[in-house]
Amino acid sequence: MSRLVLVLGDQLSPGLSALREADPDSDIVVMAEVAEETDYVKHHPKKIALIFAAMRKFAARLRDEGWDVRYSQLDDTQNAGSIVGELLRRAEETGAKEVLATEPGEWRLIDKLKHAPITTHILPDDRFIASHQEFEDWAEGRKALRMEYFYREMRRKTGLLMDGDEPVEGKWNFDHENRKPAPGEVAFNGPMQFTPDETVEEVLALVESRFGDHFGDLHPFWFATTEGEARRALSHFVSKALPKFGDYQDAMLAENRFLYHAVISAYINIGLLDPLEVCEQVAEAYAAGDVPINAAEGFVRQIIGWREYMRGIYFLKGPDYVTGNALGHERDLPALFWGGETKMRCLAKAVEQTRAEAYAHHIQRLMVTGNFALLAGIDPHQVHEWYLAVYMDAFEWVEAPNTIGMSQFADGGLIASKPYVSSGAYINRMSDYCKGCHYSVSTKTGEGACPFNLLYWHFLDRHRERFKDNARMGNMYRTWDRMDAERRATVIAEADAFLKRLDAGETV
Ligand code: FAD
Ligand code: DLZ
Ligand code: SF4
Repeated sequence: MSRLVLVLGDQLSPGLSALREADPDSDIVVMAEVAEETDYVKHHPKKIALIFAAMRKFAARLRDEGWDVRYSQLDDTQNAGSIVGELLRRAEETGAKEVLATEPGEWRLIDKLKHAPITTHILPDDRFIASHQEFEDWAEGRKALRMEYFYREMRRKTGLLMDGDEPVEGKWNFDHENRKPAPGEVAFNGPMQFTPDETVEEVLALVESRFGDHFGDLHPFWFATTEGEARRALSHFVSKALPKFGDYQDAMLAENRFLYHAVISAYINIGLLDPLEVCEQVAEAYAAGDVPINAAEGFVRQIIGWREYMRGIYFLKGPDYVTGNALGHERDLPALFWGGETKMRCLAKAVEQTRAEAYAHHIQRLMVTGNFALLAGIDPHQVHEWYLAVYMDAFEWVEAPNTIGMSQFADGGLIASKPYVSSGAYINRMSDYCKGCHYSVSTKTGEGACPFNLLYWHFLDRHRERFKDNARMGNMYRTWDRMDAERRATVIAEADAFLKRLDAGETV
């Protein structure tokens, strides 16, 4: 009796557990473009196009390898509109009575599969370095779940950048070398780009007609849509940009959207690249003397450290994690996040490139859009849904801990030991945004004062009870308390006035 083998849009890996478990001679692969997945948030058109194009090409590859693949395109008249609906339709069509699935990366879909009216075997998604059990064991009994200690476990487990039991060059973490401000010139022309072929063009036409009203530019579309292309994009990054990745990891430039970043997160997340293989390639470049340790270690840490850790938290904490709102923030997400006019150049530029590329790098997400949302007290669930919609690499298992936890402190400090907030000074140090901004970053109050300068103190002041005893925030409160009372009152009044204008929909 044949079984159905479900392959989701972010499970495009030849070694997927469900495919390994199945028999190509008798089992049937089901892949489906469905409205339920395109509509749970209004995904950026480039994200939908990437997923559909990569799905169609992966289906063709599986067919070439001898699999019977039942693939539903979004506009097929028979399309049931949901993953479970499609499984049931294919079960009826083929007589299959069971489904093999690899665990989805979102509680919503796990729940749907668990309750599907057909026997469904959910296998672990082992395209990660740590299993759920390993993460639970690591977390068990710890007061604080700090990424750094988990990361060291992962270094030991993989042997990446290790010299026996010790880290190469004697240190686990070279982050203090990785905070250089924006360079005058960037000697990297950005990620490798690919010309759309016939399959991609067909998908682009479909996405244009169905999702043209979603936030984001569909064209130009240049992303890799196969494993082979994604590998070429990775090699291009490793040889051309990785040596400087560490140095400028936190820098931001208004007219350079990628600096020395890899722009491979979407490829890894949908299964075109294997995270361990990516790190091995980086470690080899280091061993060959082509890449300094601060770059190699910084990069490997993002993947076997942060990426794995985020997944661990998402599955450890369960479905309610995304509803966290520890700071009680209730403000609606302002229109400027959807491209509404703003005089704040840093935000305008970050949103503009998000619209154009479905991409912004980590510091733009954390210290520009995320920082602003946190300082302004925006409802973290709306912030979460925004990040889930607008970025190419956004899948809940990785997006939610980054947004709810790291960026918005909405989990009460499980991930971040202190909130990632800053005044305009940090943005000015790390970027060229402030030059040419309507506001003046050096002005603290009054005409033209940078809103980050006002909101920063407003945030600290309104959350004093929660943060006053946080050892890492003592300096901030001491600085605030040293200001005379009149000045403090002015800052708070001007921040309140700013927030009022924001709420009224005025251009800020
Ligand atoms: P690089 O800067 O070149 O880093 C290399 C790789 O490391 C990335 O490709 C990615 O796989 C991994 N990585 C780096 N930082 C993280 C991190 N914090 N968590 C997980 N992996 C990381 N990343 C996603 O993959 N999906 C998301 O939905 C997502 N949402 C985010 C939301 C917020 C609010 C923040 C602050 C960060 C988010 N990140 C997310 C993490 C990070 O911003 C992206 O992984 C990174 O910008 C991707 O670009 P890159 O490939 O050029 O990465
Ligand atoms: C994100 C996405 C989109 C837009 N569309 C599809 C789709 O049509 N079919 C599919 O199988 N998967 C899609 N995905 C990815 C899923 O939403 C993803 O598998 C879950 O969110 C779990 O990570
Ligand atoms: Fe952003 Fe303030 Fe700098 Fe303007 S002055 S770019 S608002 S940090």
